[in-house]
Amino acid sequence: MKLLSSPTSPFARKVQVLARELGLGLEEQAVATLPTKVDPALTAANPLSKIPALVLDDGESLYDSRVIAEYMCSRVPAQTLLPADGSRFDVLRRQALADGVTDAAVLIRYETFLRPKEYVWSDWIRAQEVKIQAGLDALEKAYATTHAVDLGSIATVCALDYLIFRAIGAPPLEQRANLRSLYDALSARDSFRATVPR
Ligand SMILES: N[C@@H](CCC(=O)N[C@@H](CS)C(=O)NCC(=O)O)C(=O)O
Repeated sequence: MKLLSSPTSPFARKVQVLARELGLGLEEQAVATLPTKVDPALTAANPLSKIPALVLDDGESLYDSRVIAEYMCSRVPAQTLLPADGSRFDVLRRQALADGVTDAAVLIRYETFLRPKEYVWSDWIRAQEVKIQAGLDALEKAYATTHAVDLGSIATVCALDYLIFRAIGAPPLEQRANLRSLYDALSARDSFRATVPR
C-alpha cells in the first residue's frame, strides 16, 4: 500500500506514525497540494484532493486520515492502538479533539499564508484560535490520568507539533503539564522521530 503524503501534513504524519507503531510496511509518495493548486496524482486517489490518501494494492484508495487509521488498525488483529472494547470511544474522541485542533490550525495557515493580504479576515482567524485553545484545554484534562500510546495520543502529539512547527497561536505546552509530559514521552519514540515535520 502506498501513502500519498507531504512532509508537513499533520494528518499524514498521524497515519505515518501509526503505521510505524503497528509495524506495517508503507510505501510513501510525497505530493504537493494546496486548496488552490491540486496535484492530479492526488485527485486520482482522493476526489477531494486532500492529503493523506492511501492507495491499496488492488488499486482502491482510502481517505481521510481517520478511515486510513481504522483500516491500518484492522490489518493488525492484536493491536491495542484502537481498542475494540469500551475504551475505543475515548480513543476516538481524543482523536476527534486533536484533529479538530489541527483542522483549525490548517485553516489559519491557509488564511495567513495563502490568502491575499487584503482579504485576510482577522475575526475568523481569532475564532479558529478560540477553537484551538478550547480543544487543547479539553485534551489537557483528557491526559490527566493516561499517557498511553494509542490513536488518540498519536493524533494529539501530531496536532501539538504542527502548532509548534507553524508557530500558530500561543505556545500550546505552556501551562499544560499533562500535554507536556505526553509530548515529551511520545516525541522520544522512533515513530515520531522519523516523521518530524520539515
Ligand atoms: N479530515 C482530513 C483533513 C485532511 C487535510 O485537510 N489535509 C490538508 C493537508 S494537511 C490538505 O490536503 N489540504 C488541501 C485542501 O484542503 O485542498 C483528514 O483527516 O485526512
